[in-house]
Amino acid sequence: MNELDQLVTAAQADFAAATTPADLENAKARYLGKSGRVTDLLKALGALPVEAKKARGAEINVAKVQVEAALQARRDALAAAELEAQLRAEALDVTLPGRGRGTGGLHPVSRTIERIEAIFGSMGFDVAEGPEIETDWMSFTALNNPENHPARSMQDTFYVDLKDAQGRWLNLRPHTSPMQVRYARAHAARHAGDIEQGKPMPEIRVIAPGRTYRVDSDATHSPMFHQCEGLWIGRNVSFKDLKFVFSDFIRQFFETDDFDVRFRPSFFPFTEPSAEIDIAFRSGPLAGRWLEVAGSGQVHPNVVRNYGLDPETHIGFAFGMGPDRLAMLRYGIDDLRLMFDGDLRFLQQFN
Ligand code: 2NL
Repeated sequence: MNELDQLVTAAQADFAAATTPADLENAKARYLGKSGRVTDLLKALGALPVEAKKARGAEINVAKVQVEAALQARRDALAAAELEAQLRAEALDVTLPGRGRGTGGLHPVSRTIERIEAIFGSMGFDVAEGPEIETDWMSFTALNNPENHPARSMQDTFYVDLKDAQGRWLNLRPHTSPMQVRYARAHAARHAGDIEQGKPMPEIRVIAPGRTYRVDSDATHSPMFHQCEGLWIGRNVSFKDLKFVFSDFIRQFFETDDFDVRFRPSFFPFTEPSAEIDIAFRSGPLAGRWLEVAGSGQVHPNVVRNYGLDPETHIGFAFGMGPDRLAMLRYGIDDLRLMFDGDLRFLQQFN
């Protein structure tokens, strides 16, 4: 093998040994670089006579073309290997089954509130939702709560470190009644023209579900709980209407006719007279026990006045119940705290 063939063979071996593009460029420099072996041979041509220079130059050129071809072939091979590795690393198995989407679900209390809204909605009740941070007037004064009523104490109500326009601390609403007051006042204002002309105002029929707050925490009380109040104000809405509406609600909510309802005299500042509503199922797991499910009463004249209406002509009832408790009765849950712990093992049972 002559010297040029050896050079080409050596270059081919060097290029083959290069496993990265950087190695390959170093190997290239040893042959084709400024002081590479091929370049040195070409430089040496200058010392030869013209005829010899031609012949030797042609030979060297053949070798140079072979070295360049080997270099290009190795470059292509390395690029192909790199692409191959990348494709392998990024391979997708399109035949794998999908991971699916984690679908969320409704909390049992949300389900219960939706159920309450649907039932009262079918009886013509609107749904009112609004602020959880309230003024003192909305939470207490409008509802006929005296200045020294215990509900206004720091031990009973959460206050916010901000004052309203009257200079009183804002509170986290202890009931959803403020929303009914807001709704009734807006309704009265919208129909003030009718009322002035002695025309009857369309009835107020609304429920107000939502979060409410009390300073209270044990197995049966949570500092945040839910309430759903109802309000029906018309010309002549009476306790018998309340008894019918509420009984029909219970019938639809628990999907049974097999229960008794009783009204027990009670007291609330915002209603007079007032009553607790108890129910007792005649069959099923809760049969025979009186269960207190709501407070109620005829709306106090002072409260009707605070709606902006005349209590002589605008009469009706209100009631308040706890969706948390209703959800527990409906689903057979025995500890209120489960409802607000956020444990998925508990929550997933309802979806
Ligand atoms: C209870 C008691 C009750 C009301 C809530 C009410 C609202 C307005 C006017 C008059 Cl705007 N009353 N709400 C009335 C009676 C009872 O709730 O023990 N709830 C769980």
